[in-house]
Amino acid sequence: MADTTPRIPSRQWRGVLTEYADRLGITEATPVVTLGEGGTPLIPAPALSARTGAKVYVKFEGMNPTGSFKDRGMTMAISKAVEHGAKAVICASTGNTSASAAAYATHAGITAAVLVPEGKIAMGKLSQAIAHNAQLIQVQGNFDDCLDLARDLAENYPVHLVNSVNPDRIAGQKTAAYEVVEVLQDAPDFHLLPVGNAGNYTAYSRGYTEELERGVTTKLPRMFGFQAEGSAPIVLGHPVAHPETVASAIRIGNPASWELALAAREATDGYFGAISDDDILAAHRILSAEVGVFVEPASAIGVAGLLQRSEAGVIPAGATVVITVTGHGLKDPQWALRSEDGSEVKPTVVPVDSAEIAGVLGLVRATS
Ligand code: AN7
Repeated sequence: MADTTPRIPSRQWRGVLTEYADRLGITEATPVVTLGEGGTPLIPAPALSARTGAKVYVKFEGMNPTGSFKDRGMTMAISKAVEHGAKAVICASTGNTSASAAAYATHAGITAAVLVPEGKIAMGKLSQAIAHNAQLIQVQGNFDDCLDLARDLAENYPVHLVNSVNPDRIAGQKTAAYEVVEVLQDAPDFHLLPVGNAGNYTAYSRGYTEELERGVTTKLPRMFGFQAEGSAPIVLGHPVAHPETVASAIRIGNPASWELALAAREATDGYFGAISDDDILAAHRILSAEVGVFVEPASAIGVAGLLQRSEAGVIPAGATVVITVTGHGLKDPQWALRSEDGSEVKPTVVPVDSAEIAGVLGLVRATS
């Protein structure tokens, strides 16, 4: 039969498995399942630099194919699953993992079952999982219940687990640290990011550690991870039975990578902090209205963390800071329509009349 696989011009970013094949141990034996993930922009954020005196960049992971960083790990996990002959994968999710698993599984021609907490994932993510043909099951419990169930099912039935307890996920996700180092030509002084299961915190720490061992960086960044106040098991030092936060992506009470994350904090002189929902939403507003980067609420927590740590005097002037903003704002857009006092933002309505619009905009007619 004729080979109908379209070829990709060499100048297009080819996805993390091909771009970093040698570093991920990818050989001819692995059927690469990719949607072109990775290669996301590291965006200077002058508005955040002005507020803190640091050199601040945001790594915009919402630019991945399904709109979150999960795609870096999912290309690896699904490729390896297919390599091992899996016909079905399963995951628990607060939303983004399910969207990503659904897209990569369907691209590979296998099925994805996703377990999500009923009524607790953002509409965009639910839509993605359904659009990509996942078998979506809403569980009458929280994320932690879903993960217990997914592990149980993967152990006892012929389905392959693609949560971040699968080491292939972490391996794929560490490529984001490679990209940061490539752009900055060294590691930053600080790296800030949201923490749910702490898989991504673990992955970045690994990526940076490898770069140091290869001799392409001079240091490890101090890794600062942030959890929502109502959902902060690592900060509290014990699981949270009923986690609550507006940041539904990180509404996780018993992180899967807890021990790994504590080791990474130790190794990087890192920190875990808690942020209130109000501060998360304020940071969300700053990212949208001052930086021009639209994220989902959970993804703004690193910015709130920067402002908190800067205020505490922990971030020296001139320090290089990278904040990973993990997921796109279009997944959960409703928050943009809430003003600071909690009221709904209502756009002005006008008749078809330019003078009226000029009045609303405060424009004064030019005199010629
Ligand atoms: C936008 O999709 O756990 O600390 O099931 O969606 O590696 O868990 C999502 C997590 C941060 C936390 N930001 O990352 C899931 C899920 C966003 C996220 C996190 C998630 P980890």
